[in-house]
Amino acid sequence: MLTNAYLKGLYADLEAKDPYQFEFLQTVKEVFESLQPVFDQEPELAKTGLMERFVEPERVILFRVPWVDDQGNVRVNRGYRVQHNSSIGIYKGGLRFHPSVNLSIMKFLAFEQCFKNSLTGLPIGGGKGGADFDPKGKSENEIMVFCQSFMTELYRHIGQFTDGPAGDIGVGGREIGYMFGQYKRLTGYYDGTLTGKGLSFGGSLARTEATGYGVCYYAQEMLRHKGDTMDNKKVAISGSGNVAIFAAEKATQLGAKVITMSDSNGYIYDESGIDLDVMKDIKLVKRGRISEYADQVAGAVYHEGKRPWGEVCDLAIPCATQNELDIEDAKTLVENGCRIVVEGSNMPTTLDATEFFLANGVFFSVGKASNAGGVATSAMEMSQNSIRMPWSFEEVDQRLQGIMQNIFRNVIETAERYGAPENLVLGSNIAGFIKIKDAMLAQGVC
Ligand code: NDP
Ligand code: 2IT
Repeated sequence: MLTNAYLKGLYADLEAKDPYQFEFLQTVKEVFESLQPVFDQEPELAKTGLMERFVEPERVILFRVPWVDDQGNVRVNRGYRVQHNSSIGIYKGGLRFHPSVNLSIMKFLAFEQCFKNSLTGLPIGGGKGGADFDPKGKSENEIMVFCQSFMTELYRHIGQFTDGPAGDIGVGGREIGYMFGQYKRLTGYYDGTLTGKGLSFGGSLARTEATGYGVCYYAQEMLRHKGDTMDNKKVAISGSGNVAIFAAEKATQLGAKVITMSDSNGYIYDESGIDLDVMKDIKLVKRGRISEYADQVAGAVYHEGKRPWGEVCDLAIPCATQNELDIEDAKTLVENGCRIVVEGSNMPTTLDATEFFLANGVFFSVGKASNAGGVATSAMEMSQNSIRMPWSFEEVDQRLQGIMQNIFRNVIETAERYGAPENLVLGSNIAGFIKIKDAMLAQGVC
C-alpha cells in the first residue's frame, strides 16, 4: 500500500493525467510501493523533483509505419520509441511487434527497463519501442517490408551513442537482420546500434540464449540462498518464444524437469519433461503452434485456451507476456506447493498476485532482475562491436553468470538493508533505483 505522502500524491497525479495507461500505472505503483523506505528515510529527496522527472519519459517518439502487403494493399501501423531515461547510459531496450502494443505498454516496458539496466551494473539507460504490427500469418516479404519501413523512421532517433534497440516479443534475429540492413543503408554506419544481430554480422555468441539462461542462473542463486539446487525440480514454464525456450534448455541442463510450455492458444503438459529438439523445430524452424507438440510427442497433452499454472510444480517461470499470472493462478500455485516464482517475462504477475506470493512465503523474483541477462548480453554485444573483437560463447556465458550472481547479491542485500529480508521485489526496485537517483541528482535538473 502507498503510505508515503509524496509518492502517494505523485501517483494520484499520474492516475488523473493518464487514467487509461493501466500497465504504466501498474509498474509505477509497484515501484513506488517498494521505494517508500527510501523516501521515508530521505524526505528531502521530495524537494529535488526527482520522481516527477523520473516518471516522465525524456522523449516519446510516435510515428506512422506505412507498408504494402503482398496483395498490393497499403497498410498503416503505429510505431513507437520511448526514450525513458539516459542518466546512466544510452537508452537501451527492445522492440516489440504485437497487435496489443500501445503507449501504455511501451511506457511500462521502458520504465521497467531503466531499473533492469541499472541492475546489470553496466552503463545503460532505459528505453523501449515497437509497433502494433502482428507478425503472425505474414509472409517473409511482408515482414521484411514492414521492418524496412519501421526503420526508415526510427533510424534518425537511434545510434550507438544515443539509443540501442534490440528484440522483444515478435522481434527476433530475422527482424533485427532486416532492420540492421535498412539502418546501414540509411546511415552508412556499420556499428553496434542494434543488438541481437546474426553471428555473421556482428552478433554476440550467447545473446540468443542469454535471457532464458540468465533467468535460470538467477533461479539457481535463489535456490542456493535456500540451500537447494535445480536438481529434480518440476518446472512450469509459460511461453515458447526466445526467453521460454532457452530458460527450458538451461533448466533441463541444470537437472530440472520442464513439464509445461505455452503460446497464446494454450499449453502443453509433458510428464516426462519437454523434448526441446521437437519444441525448437516447431517454434524456431517452422514457426508453428504449440498444439503440434502433442501431435508429435507420445504422452504429451495439449490444453486449449488455458495457462499452465494449474499444474503441480516446484518452480514457476512465466516467460510469455505481462499480466499472464493473476491472483487465481497464484492461489492455485501456492495450494499446489510451488514455493519459487522467477519472472522471465516483463511484469507477468498482476499486483494482487505479487502481494499474495509475498504474503504466503513464496520466494518471488521480478523480471527486471531475473530477466536482465538479455540486455546485459546486448551490452556485451555492443562492447564486442566497439573493440571489433568477438568473444567466445564460454566467455560471454561466464560474464553473464557473473552478472546474474551480482544482481542477486545486490538485490538480496538491499532487501535486508531496507528491513524487508528476502523481499526481492523491494530489493530489486531499490537497488535499481539508487544508481539512477545518484546519477540524476549529480547531473542537476535536466
Ligand atoms: P517471443 O515473441 O519470442 O515469444 C513470446 C511468447 O509469449 C510466445 O510463445 C507467444 O505466443 C507468447 N505470448 C505473447 N503474447 C501473449 C499473450 N498476450 N498471451 C499469451 N501468450 C502470449 O518473445 P520473447 O520470448 O522475446 O519475450 C517474452 C517475454 O520476455 C516478454 O515479456 C519480453 O518483454 C520479455 N523479455 C524478452 C527479452 C529478450 O531478450 N527477448 C529480454 C527480457 C525480457 P504466440 O506465439 O501465440 O504469440
Ligand atoms: O526486455 C528486455 O530486456 C529486452 N527485450 C532486451 C533488451 C535488449 O536491449 O537486449
